[in-house]
Amino acid sequence: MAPTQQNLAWSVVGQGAIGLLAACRLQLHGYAVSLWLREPAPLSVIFNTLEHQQYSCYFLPTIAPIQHSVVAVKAYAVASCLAQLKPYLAHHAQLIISHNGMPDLDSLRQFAGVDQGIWFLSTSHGALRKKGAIEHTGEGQSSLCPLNHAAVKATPAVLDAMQAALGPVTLTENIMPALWRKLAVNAVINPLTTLFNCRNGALVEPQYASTIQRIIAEVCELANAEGMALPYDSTLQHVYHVMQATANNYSSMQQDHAQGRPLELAAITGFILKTAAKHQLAMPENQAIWQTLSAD
Ligand code: KPL
Repeated sequence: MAPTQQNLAWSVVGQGAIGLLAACRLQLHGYAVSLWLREPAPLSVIFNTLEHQQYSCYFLPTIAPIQHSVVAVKAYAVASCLAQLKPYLAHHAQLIISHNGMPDLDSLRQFAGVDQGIWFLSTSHGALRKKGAIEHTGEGQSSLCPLNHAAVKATPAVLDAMQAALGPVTLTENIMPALWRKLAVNAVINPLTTLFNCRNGALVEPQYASTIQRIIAEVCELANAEGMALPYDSTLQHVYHVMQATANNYSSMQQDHAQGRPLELAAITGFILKTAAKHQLAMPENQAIWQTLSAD
C-alpha cells in the first residue's frame, strides 16, 4: 500500500500551548506524532477542543532522525533550539517554525541544510496549557510560508499536515503582511492582558479603546516606514476580531507573566522600538509598555 500523508512522522518541539495544540490535532488526524522531550518518558495530555469534546492524547519521545517537525518555542529560544536540533535532523527534514514577534527569516534559512526545508507559520489560534491538559480556547487561522527551495518541493505534504495542526492555513510566498498584522495583534493583546491581568476578551471594554488605538496607530506608522502597507482601519478591526475569537484565552504573555517565566517582549514591543529608532519615530505607547513590563 502506498504510504498516506498521515503515515508521515511529525515531531513537535516545544510543549507550550501552540506546540501541544498542534501535536494533539495532528494526532487526532491520524499522524504519527512524537514530542521532543527533555525527559525520555512518554507524555499523556487531555485535549479539550473548541467544541467541548475531550480526547486523551499520548506521545512518545522523538527518536532521531527527525523527518518533519513543528518548532513552536518562544522567540528568544528559537536560535538555541535549532542549533540543538541540527544534529538530529534527517538530511531531507522539514522544519516548521512558529513564534510570536518578528522573526529574522534570513537567519532561520541558514539553519537548513541543502535538502532541508524551512518554513515559517504565523497563527492566531488561542490555546491554554494547564497541568496535564491543553485547551483550544480560540479559533484562529494560520499563514504558512516556505522559506527555501527544499520547502517548496515538499509543499503538499507539509500543507496537509499544517491544515490538520493549525488550520485553516493560507499558503503564501510572502509572509511579511501576515507577520505585521500578527505583530499588531500581539503588540496590543499580549502586553495589555499582562498589565491588566485579564483574558483577551476583556480588552473589548471601552476603557481600553484609546490605548489600543494608539498602539495600532504606532505599529501602522512603523510598517509604512518599513515599506509595508498596514492600513489602520482594517488592522484595528482585525485586532478586535482576534480579541473576540480568543476572548476566553489568557494570552501567552499573560500566562508567562503569571508563571514567572520570561516574556516575549523583546520580539514584540522591543522589535517595534528598535525598528522605530532606525526611522527616528517616537512610539510613546509602546515605549510606556516596554518600560513597565521590562522592569518587571
Ligand atoms: O498569539 C497570541 C498569544 O497569546 O500569544 C494570541 C493570538 C493573542 C492568542 O492569545
